[in-house]
Amino acid sequence: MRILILGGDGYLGWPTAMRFASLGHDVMVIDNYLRRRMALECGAEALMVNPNLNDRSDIFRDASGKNIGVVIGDCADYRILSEAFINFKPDTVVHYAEQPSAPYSMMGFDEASRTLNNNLNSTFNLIWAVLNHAPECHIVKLGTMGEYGTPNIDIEEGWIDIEHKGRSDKFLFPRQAGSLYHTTKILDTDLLWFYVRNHDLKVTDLMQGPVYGLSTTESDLGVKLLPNFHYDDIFGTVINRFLTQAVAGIPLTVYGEGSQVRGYINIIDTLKCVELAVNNSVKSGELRILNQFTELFSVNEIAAMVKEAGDELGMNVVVEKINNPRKEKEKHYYNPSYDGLRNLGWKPTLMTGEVVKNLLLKIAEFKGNIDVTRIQPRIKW
Ligand code: USQ
Repeated sequence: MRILILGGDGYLGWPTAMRFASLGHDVMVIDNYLRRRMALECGAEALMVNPNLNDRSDIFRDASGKNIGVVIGDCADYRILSEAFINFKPDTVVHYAEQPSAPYSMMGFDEASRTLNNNLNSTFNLIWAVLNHAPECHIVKLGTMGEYGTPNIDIEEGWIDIEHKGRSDKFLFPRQAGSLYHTTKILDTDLLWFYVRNHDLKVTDLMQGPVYGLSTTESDLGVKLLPNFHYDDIFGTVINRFLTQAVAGIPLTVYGEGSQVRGYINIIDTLKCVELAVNNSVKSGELRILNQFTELFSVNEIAAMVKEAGDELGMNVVVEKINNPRKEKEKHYYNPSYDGLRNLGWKPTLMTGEVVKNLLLKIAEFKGNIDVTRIQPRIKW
């Protein structure tokens, strides 16, 4: 297959590109380094230095014999995306080209506006590039479990049947996000659903939970191929932050009571799930929504797992509850269904003590890079 990856420099985009290239697909990535620039502006750079995309592609070719085409450009610029479609003629597009941080989107007007414009325009341009240049192309879009929020009813996979005054119909499951970033993902889904209904696009929208981990089969080929791993307050997700805090000997930052529950997934499984979605396309005029996470944990449970594994490695991990910088429910019902990817054949990787210990040891190799001033939350909402 010819697979175009939007946002191919990111935490997930780059490992995805290497995976598909390893499997023998023709892969091209587009990225304008937006996340790198935002991280630099916020003083929140990744744990290890990641070479630029052209260099990463060369390093990967030397290590694996496989090629990844690179375009440095902005997916929010239609001309650039259009040209990539005309030149590359993709069968599948994997869309990661979004500002991914909830805290960043809540900083102020400029950051909110950048999040809204980047995320919506990249999705809108993708839709039009497909309509104009590759109408048979399957769009695999990364959404988020955060689109659903934490409702007091079971969360379905994307859709819900509603009976109202004796009549019934099927709708997108109600969405109510907790940050502007998560809200842009809701708007993406609405845009895609409109064009699926009206122009027969083929779309898979993957509702992913927070991802953790930094090793994949291909990134283990060399330290310069690692994903850009964030542990800071703006771009780091909670498990990666706790692992890094344990290694650095800093108390784990549990926000509020720590009883907030989310569905988490190892980066290894993100790649498996995206591969399953790509290999099992949908028909024209279909929007398939799949909930993509492995296990439900409260923040307290994650802290306890990291503490147990860290203590076994002699790290003497301390857990600390700090004021929650976010407006989110701490005690809430959470029961999302997640059968779709398992029905496609996904065998999940669980967060065992062994997995946590291996991650701690891997991060410990970069202990000298950890900047302890980037841990405490700076953004409040
Ligand atoms: N949390 C802590 N301590 C920390 C950091 C976070 O207790 O030091 C808590 C948060 O309050 C929240 C939970 O951990 O309740 C998850 O927070 P997170 O920062 O790991 O994840 P979130 O901001 O929700 O966003 C991340 C990714 C985003 C993705 C989303 C999936 O950055 O791109 O869409 O996870 S989900 O959360 O399911 O919406």
